[in-house]
Amino acid sequence: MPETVFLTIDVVIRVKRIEKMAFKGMLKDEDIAAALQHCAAADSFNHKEFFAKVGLSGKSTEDLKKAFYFVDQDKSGFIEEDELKLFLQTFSAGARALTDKETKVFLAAGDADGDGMIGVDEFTTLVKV
Ligand SMILES: [Ca+2]
Repeated sequence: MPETVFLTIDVVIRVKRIEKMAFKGMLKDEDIAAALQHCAAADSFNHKEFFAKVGLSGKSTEDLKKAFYFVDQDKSGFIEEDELKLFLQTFSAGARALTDKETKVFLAAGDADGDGMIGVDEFTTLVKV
């Protein structure tokens, strides 16, 4: 099969996963909309403000672990840089990708052990602190 076919299949699978609207039931639609609106402009994303506005900051560790696995789209157990870049799209499929600068700042804030990825404990700590 030509490589383009595999690429197309990969994109379709990714879009379907995102379309599940993972956070429905955990977060309020209006909070998600307000949090996304707040960082709609490129380079305006601030993870602390976002977690607070979207309503994740006050969630239990159990809920935050669920949230982690929504963002960890390939279920590798880590949020890698490419998944972090698409972080906002796990809240709403139409949201923008983070800029490279935002992604790097976000990763640096969460990556306590410096392995270049965010693990589940690093994620829950990042949201709560
Ligand atoms: Ca991953």
